[in-house]
Amino acid sequence: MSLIWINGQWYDRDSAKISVYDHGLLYGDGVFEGMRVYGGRPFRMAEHLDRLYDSAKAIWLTVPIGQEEMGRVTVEGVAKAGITEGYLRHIVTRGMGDLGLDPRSCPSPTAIIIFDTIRIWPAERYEKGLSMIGAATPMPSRETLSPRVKSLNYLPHIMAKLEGIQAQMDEVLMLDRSGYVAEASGMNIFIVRRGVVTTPPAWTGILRGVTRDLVIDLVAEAGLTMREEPINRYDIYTADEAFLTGTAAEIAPIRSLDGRQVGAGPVGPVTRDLMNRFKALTRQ
Ligand code: PXG
Repeated sequence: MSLIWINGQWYDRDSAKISVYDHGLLYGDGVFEGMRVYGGRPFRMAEHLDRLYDSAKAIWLTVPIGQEEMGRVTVEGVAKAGITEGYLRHIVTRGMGDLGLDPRSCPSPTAIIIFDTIRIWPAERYEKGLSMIGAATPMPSRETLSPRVKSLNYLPHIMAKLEGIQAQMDEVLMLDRSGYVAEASGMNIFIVRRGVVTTPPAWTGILRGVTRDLVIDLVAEAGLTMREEPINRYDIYTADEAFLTGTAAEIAPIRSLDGRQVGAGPVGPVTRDLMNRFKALTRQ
């Protein structure tokens, strides 16, 4: 069952509405988060809320309620909706205003939490791996709007995703404007070669995923070497294993990129081990 909270009021899926004058809709002026619920508990809630409030701060937006209260409402909603395994979407927009992009016409931000579920790939993809191609659409540059901000402007990622759909691929790889590997359409990327795990550093212009940070810790726990270094497509073509991480995707193996098989194809031993470690964390 889905449940929606908007500025202090509870709604069901059909009755939850916001104004067409909301600047989140008119201009993409807002930020969001995606969080999982495992065993009735929001997973890594503090990290997600930290990022939500940081994203808001970066775009000069004041979240109408404090972070602690947001946490309380989140926990309350999960119980109220009876969710044991689910997905939550927190959204904060500039709020309702006039036409014209001046945010001063928006006196009060809109805060929304959607309590629902998500599934992006069938279970067999987690065994067989994902097919990917490089997208022609590059990551938005850091100088425009930091990709660290999880904003309501996802069009570049959606354009990239559409390129992948046109090519009948499961996912797409986005490069930054220097040609370095950035991320997939809504996931971070890792490669494994000879026991060394590498992922692009957060400062090169990617969204710093909560799952990414957690997997970095799991790699250390597994006794492998972890490096945060820029990578090229070549490094993926020649990797032993590669995988994506994200709240929705969790850990998902990559079987091919641009027609080249990655490693042995289906999920490899390091990826499988990290998937098991991740699963154990969500079952605590
Ligand atoms: N990069 C981008 C651009 C993202 O939006 C991630 C990486 C992974 O971050 P976390 O913190 O989740 O590990 C995200 C977040 C979807 C979907 O439908 C995915 C995200 C957000 C919204 C929708 O696949 N991923």
